[in-house]
Amino acid sequence: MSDKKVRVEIVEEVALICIDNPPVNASGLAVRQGIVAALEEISAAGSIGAVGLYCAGRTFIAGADITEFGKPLQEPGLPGVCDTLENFDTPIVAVIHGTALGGGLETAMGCHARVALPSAKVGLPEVLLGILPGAGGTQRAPRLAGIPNALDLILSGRHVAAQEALEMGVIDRIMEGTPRDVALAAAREVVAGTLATRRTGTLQTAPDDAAIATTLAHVQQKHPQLISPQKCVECVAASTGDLQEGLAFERAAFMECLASPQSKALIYAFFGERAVANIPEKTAQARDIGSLGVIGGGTMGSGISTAALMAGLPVTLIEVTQEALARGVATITSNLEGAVKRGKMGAAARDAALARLTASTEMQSLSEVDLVVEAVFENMEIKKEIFGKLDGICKEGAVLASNTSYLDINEIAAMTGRPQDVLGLHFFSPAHIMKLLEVVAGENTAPQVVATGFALAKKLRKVAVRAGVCDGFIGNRILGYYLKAASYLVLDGAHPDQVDRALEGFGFAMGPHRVGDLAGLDIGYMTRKRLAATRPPEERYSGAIADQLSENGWNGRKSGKGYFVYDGRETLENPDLNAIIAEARAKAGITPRDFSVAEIVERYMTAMISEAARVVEDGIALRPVDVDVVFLMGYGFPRFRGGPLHYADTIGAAELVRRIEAYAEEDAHYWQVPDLLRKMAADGTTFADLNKGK
Ligand code: TC6
Repeated sequence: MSDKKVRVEIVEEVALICIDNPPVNASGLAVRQGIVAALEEISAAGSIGAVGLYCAGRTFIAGADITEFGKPLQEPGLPGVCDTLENFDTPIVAVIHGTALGGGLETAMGCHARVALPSAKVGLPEVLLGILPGAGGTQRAPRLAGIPNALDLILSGRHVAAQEALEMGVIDRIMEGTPRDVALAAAREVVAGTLATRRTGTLQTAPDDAAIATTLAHVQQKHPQLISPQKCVECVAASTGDLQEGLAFERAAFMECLASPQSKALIYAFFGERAVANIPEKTAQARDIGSLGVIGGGTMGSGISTAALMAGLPVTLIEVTQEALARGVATITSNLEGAVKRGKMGAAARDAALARLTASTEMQSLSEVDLVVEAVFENMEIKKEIFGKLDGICKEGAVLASNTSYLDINEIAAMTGRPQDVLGLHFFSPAHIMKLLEVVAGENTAPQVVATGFALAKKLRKVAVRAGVCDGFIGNRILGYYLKAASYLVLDGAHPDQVDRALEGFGFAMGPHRVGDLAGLDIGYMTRKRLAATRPPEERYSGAIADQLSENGWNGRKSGKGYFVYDGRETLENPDLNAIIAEARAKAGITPRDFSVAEIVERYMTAMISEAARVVEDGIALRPVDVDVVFLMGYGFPRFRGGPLHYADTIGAAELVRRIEAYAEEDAHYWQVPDLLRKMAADGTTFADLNKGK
């Protein structure tokens, strides 16, 4: 077999172009050059009636080669290749299998007809990378599918199944067979005149000013900070006129998006989610996980069970009483019902998932499971007792995991005679929806067991990030630190609502006080009590206001009142909050002062970055990107800012050191410059450099 990335095969009166660029046939330079060369070869061959263009491997072209973004463009560019395909004299039919995404679908739309295998999907996900379909996609999609469908495709970035794509007009036919066989058959149909072809660019987009205006208003309201969604709408609006003018407009908008920090952050996030799989244990053989045991039927245990059942695993759920067990089963049933409602599974799949669930009050029922996740109350003594019991019950080689969010895995593992089989699997709530899993490796955890944690995450369609042992691992350790910064801001004069709005303006979906109310203020209260004995005397206490709220029974949303008051869907001011704040300030002898929005964001982000730097420095996170992925996927960090340490690089280590030193004049215990940051400021290293192992 030739090692060319694009091959031509002539079969009687038709030519086949095969693109073969593993793993996902991204249209990098060699593919683009190959397509142009293939067309020249076909022209030179003469007497070809039609061309079938298809891909080898698991998918049609999954997009432009994202690794080329940011480097100087090497001709031919993808827009030019799409134009060349469209202007080619002989009709070309694209045959889609797997996923035709971004530049892949744009290439197909540059062809004269599109056929898809029944399982194929198409999409224009560029907006998720902060860019737009810049190879004619914003001009050709509306010509084929109309403005409303094009806006849907381009702004959602969703993967659309073949049948829906056919109904939209994006593809022309669904055919069964291998990509090559379908390409041959489709090209022969083109020659026979039974499959119609046309140049997409010659079609006219029907104007739809109402759809454009509504969508523009919607994106401006929903994503006020994002550049690319608005540009996408403007480009689609420009598709009603001359093709060349529309393409030029699209090009300029694409270049503007590509140059923005937002697209750099979003592309970094895309690769980051994959880079975190690169762990020291990646060559270790993961153990086979064919069944799961879950101890605890509360919110976490039920969520974890739901995730495993949805992934096809049998689950044995353990609770202490029949009542608690029944509550757990009811939560799982309702979670699955929700998944059906959200279109994640059908009714038959739901029934099959429930049939895989065994509920028991006997720990002994876990004797044959491959992996146990303990998800009981966050109490070290209870956890230790459970692991002691598991050691006596579970079969040899079973993986024993704790879903603790803070506690010491080594101490838990020491309760067993098999610490090599013990690890932390920190799920995020709701565990059947949140895609993040912190895999916590203890000092004795075997490499195969860490690898098994990663393999389980993959099975559950989650992104695993490796973390070391410390209080709170990566995410909650950093969270615990910067929430203090938010509390200090309020003690010193800011209002919780002002802090939240400032951070929501930065891009967080919710500010820390609204999140606290949602999660339940009792969680933080209990953590503060747990850590009270270890708090250094020189630490300024940050919990006075939150403590008072909890002590009044105001634990947030679930009690109808916390930092805010909750009335149905409405969030209102808590009329008692100002008095509680005033009392806490008076007790601490604080004269409140004003904070600007910029200062709130600066202090909060500097706190987050400094603890994140320490987490990297301590080896709790393998690299800065691991911290970033945890925050993007588990803590609502605005994706268009790439994560705390990607964002930190936009500020620079020297400026961060300067800020921390200035704040330290007020509170030298809380604000300390991490050694890593000081070193980076001195030698000019960035977190991006550390990600590259520099
Ligand atoms: C665009 O097209 C713009 C056009 C306008 C131009 C003017 N480039 O995700 P996986 C790598 S923008 C380079 O694990 P899956 C990926 O990093 C693009 N590399 O596989 C990974 O590498 P690793 C629009 C890419 O089966 C490997 O391939 N398109 C690209 O779970 C396997 O990937 C998109 O946004 C790429 N485009 O999912 C689609 N894509 O093994 C992005 C993947 O070294 N891609 N890689 O870690 C996807 O959504 C998924 O990869 C998938 C396959 C659904 C295609």
